[in-house]
Amino acid sequence: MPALQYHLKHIDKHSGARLGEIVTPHGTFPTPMFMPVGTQATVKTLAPEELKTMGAGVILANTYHLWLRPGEDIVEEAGGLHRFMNWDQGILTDSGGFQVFSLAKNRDITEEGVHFRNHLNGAKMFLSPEKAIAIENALGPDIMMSLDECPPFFESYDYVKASVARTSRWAERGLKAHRNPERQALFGIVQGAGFRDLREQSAKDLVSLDFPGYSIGGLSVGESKEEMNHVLDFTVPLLPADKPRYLMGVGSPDALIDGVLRGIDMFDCVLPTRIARKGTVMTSHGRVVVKNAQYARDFTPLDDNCDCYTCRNYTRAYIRHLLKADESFGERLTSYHNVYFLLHLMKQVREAIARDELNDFRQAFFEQYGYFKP
Ligand code: PRF
Ligand code: ZN
Repeated sequence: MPALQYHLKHIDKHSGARLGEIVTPHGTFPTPMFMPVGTQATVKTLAPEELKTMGAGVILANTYHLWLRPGEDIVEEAGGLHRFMNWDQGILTDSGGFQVFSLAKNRDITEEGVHFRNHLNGAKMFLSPEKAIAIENALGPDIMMSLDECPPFFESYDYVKASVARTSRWAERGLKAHRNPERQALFGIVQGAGFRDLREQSAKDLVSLDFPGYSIGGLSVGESKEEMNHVLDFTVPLLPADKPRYLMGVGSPDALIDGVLRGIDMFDCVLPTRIARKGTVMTSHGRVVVKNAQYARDFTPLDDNCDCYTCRNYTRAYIRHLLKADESFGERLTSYHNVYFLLHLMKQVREAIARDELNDFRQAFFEQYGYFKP
C-alpha cells in the first residue's frame, strides 16, 4: 500500500473544484482542506484536542525549525512527531527550502544544496535535498516535501529557468534518498514564478518522477491575486487528476475559494494564527481588529454567525481587554476562532461543491465578507 491515497469523489459541474479525501497512515481527511500551521510542533496557543474538535485532520510542521531545535534525533527518539506532540492525525512537513530563504542569513545556493547561517545562533549550516529527506524521514510526518527553491515572483526569466531545472534535479535526488515511501508520501513542488513555459517544464519534470502528490510553490509571495489566479489557471491542469494538489502558503478566505475553484485540494498558512495573536479576526462580515477602541463596550461575539468555542462563550469587549492586558488567554481565544473560521469555511466549500454550487457560494460569501470581484 502506498503511504497516501487520494479519492476523487465529485467535480463541481460549473467549475474545476474537486471534492475528495486523502487517506494517510494517521487517518482520512476530506478535501479541499485547510491545514493549520504548527511550525514548532505546536499550532501556536492551541492544544491538539482543540484542533481535533474543530475538525483539523492534518496540520503542517517545519523541517527547518525542528532540525535546528530540538533536532530531528530527539523527535525520532520520542517516537516521531506524532507522539512527540501528541497529535494522532495527519502531519505534513515543509522541506525547509522556503524557510532557509525567508529566515536564514548569508544564503549560498549551489547545485549540491544551500549553505546558510541559521537564524537562531548564526551557525553555518548546509541543507541538501538528501538532508531534507533524512530529517523528514526521522520526523515521521505522513506527507513530506522535496527541497525546492522558491524564487521571487519578479525574478528574471533566466534565473527562474535555471532554478526550476535545479529544483527538478533536487526533487529526483530527494526521491532516491527517501527511505520510507510506504509510510510517508513525498510531494514534488512545482515552481516557475509567473512564466508559463517554466511552470510547464517544472510540472512535466515532476510528473515524470511520479510523485504521490504535487505542491504548487512560489505563489503568494508578493504578486497580485489576479497574477496568482492566472498562474493557477495554467498550472493546475498540468497535474494528474488522480493525485492531490497542494497550494503552499495560501490562507486568506478569498484565495482559498479561488484556489479551490481552480482545482486545488490542500492549503496551509500562518495567517489565521498570526493575525489572531495581533488582535485581528476573520468574520463572516470581513476582518475585525478586535483590539480597536470601538470594541471596548461591544458585548457581542467576534462573529454572530460563528458557533466556535470562543464565539459561544466570550465577547469582543472581554477579548479586547485580554489582548490589551497582554493576557495569553486572549490570543488563545482569537486563534481558536480564526482556525475554526477557515476550517468551517472549507467545510462549507466542500458542501457547495457537492451541490455544484461553488460559484454561487463564492459570490454570496464575498458579498458578506466585503471583497468581491466577478
Ligand atoms: N516552497 C516551499 N514552501 C513554501 C513555499 C514554496 O514555494 C511557499 C510559497 N507560498 C510557502 N511555503 N517549500
Ligand atoms: Zn468563532
